[in-house]
Amino acid sequence: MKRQRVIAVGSYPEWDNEAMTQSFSLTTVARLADLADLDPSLRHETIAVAYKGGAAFGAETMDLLPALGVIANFGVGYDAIDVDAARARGIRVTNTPDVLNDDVADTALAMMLALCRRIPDGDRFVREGRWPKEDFPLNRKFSGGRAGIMGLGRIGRAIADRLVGFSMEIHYHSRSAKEVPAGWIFHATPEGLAAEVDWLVVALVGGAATERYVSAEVIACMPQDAVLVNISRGTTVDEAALIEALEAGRIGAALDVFRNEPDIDPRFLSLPNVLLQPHQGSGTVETRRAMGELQRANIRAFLTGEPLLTPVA
Ligand code: 8YV
Repeated sequence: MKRQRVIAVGSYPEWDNEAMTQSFSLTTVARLADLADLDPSLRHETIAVAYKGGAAFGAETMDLLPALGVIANFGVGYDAIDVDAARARGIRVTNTPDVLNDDVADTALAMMLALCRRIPDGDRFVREGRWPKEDFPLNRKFSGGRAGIMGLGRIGRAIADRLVGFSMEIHYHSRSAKEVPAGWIFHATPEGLAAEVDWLVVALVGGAATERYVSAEVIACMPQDAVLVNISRGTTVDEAALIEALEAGRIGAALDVFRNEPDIDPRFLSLPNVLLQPHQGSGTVETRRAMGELQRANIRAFLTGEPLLTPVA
């Protein structure tokens, strides 16, 4: 059988490139914008795109690929893809849910503990030879605090389950109350959640519906010294209001995601009350392998007329 044309957009590790080359007639481009420069005959025979990246994949780009049948996103969040435009063109969209829940939840916990117990500061303190001369400042207790999960989807739930192990009081906000263990507290509004917790952990999906969902008003409701943790999308938070609250020393933050990442607002860099991470939530070898496998399995299913494994549209 003739192998079908697939374009891989983005930077993939060797194992994904090899696997895709074996399965498909593969063209690779670094960025979506590079599609326009491809030979038109190649664009016209492209059935599937393996997409990895945050740039907006909209109608104009889809129209460069008239035979396109499926966009297989590398990642659970597919907010970069205009799903309505895809649907209007009969293009299916898939993502990679579930396989990354553990890693993203682990990253949230790691950031919370690192900020609370000042692990990066402690490491620097020892390396700089200050330990024999000075006392390392005391920090704050982590176990037993009040955690608020903004968006109790699969990842939010995995975070909450871990926090139970730290004897945390679990609060959450989502569109409606969910079936949760006894004692977990539902808040009907984001402001109501923010006001009651020491840790506000944002685990919302990205996209227009959650744009600045963690608004200036929500941030203003956070108690003094509470910490905002974001492992979802930078777009879910009013970043200007967040920076203002951080500069005032009112709250802290642990952030894996930002607006305009990787070119983040430089004001973050000089704030002592923030822990910064390079959007590495799902970044383990095991999980990235699993994400790549799921992405390819979706493409193969599409090409062979089987049901898609994890369709979003
Ligand atoms: C990225 C993510 O996919 O799954 C998501 O939505 O944000 C990440 O896992 C990853 O950074 C690769 O682009």
